[in-house]
Amino acid sequence: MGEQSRRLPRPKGTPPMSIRDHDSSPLSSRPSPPALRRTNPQVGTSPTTTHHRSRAAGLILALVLSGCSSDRPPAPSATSSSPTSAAGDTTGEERGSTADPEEVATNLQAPWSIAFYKGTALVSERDSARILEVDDERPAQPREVTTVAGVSASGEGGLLGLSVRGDSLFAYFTAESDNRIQRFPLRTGSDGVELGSPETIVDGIAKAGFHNGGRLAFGPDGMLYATVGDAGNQDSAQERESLSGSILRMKPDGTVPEDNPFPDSLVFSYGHRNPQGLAWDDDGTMYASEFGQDTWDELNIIEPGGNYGWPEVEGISEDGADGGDFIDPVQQWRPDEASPSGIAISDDRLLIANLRGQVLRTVPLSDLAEAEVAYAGEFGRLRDVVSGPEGEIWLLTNNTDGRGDPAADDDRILHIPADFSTDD
Ligand SMILES: [Ca+2]
Repeated sequence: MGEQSRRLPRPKGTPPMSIRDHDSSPLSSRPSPPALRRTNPQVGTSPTTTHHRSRAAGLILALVLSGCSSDRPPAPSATSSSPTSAAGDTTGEERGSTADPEEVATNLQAPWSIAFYKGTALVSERDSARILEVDDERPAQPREVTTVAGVSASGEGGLLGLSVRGDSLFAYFTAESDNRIQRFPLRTGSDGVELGSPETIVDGIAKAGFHNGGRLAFGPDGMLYATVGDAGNQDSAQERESLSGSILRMKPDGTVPEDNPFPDSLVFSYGHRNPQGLAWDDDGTMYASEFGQDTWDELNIIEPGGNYGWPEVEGISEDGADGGDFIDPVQQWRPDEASPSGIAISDDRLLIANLRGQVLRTVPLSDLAEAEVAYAGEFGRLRDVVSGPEGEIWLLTNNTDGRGDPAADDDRILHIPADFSTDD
């Protein structure tokens, strides 16, 4: 809705301080440095080490010299591109996939998030504020469970993340004056899932046309986590007393857990620009994806109380620039190749849904420096990826959000097998 109007090229010489709606379409006219548009992921060796810039710069140079030029946007059904390598390693990305996707929902409007209640998939639509129940026997006919009252959709704001715990549904949405989190009782009625009256558990989160964050997920500790964007106020990300530019951790009733890193604060980590993906591995390590501005999108390992640098640093810190105050991403990508929203973990792989990049990216948990891609360009923009109740992977496309090029049945939910391949 009206998002294209903000997709303006930045005049030469303008410092990168403007709010940019980063997850825009690859059809965007926004210029990017041609020599750097087709780069491999950049890597940080640990979340607490900050001196990787020279290595990253060397890797970029190696790629430029090896003729790794842009070929974006990827053609539909792209089959392969030669894995590129730097310094003889295998950090190249491979394209192609062997698994046939299965459509389980079609004709969704700007869908944003998937959550499961007793095996039933619930899907949020950002602009309509509807929550839909998906019946994979009837892909064209998702059932409307409810329209969430009080949603004020505009730009990137609207009904965003959903999460289910027990018999409660949690929803993060943009209201008239703020972003807020509500809790709804859930039950299974004669026609399907039913929602009871909501209770607002957190409100007063700054809203804006962009950078609303919005992902909700329960951690292995039973706490509810929420990603919150900077809402266009960059400096707020460094203000610990502000909820903006943070990842929040709360009890299911919205109160502050006694063991949060800062007393009487929901802030679990800060210095974020617009994080939209959350996942935990079996060891309890917490991961988050984050939209950068013009330079680097990030994959971070989240530590309690951690400062992730925005707006002082975007991506991996320059040598010595931060005095070691900021936690670097473990991997970073150019925004036009990535723009990562939802993430999930399946079979020891981290899966990342990418909007502008239009790929499902995989990162092996055994080596966070690696990455491969699957389904390049095949489904368009991807907003969310979820590991379903039976281990299958659910992909949520996002071509109707005002920045995509929707196909006839878009947007869609697709099933792919957990063992989908990124190999040719
Ligand atoms: Ca960062």
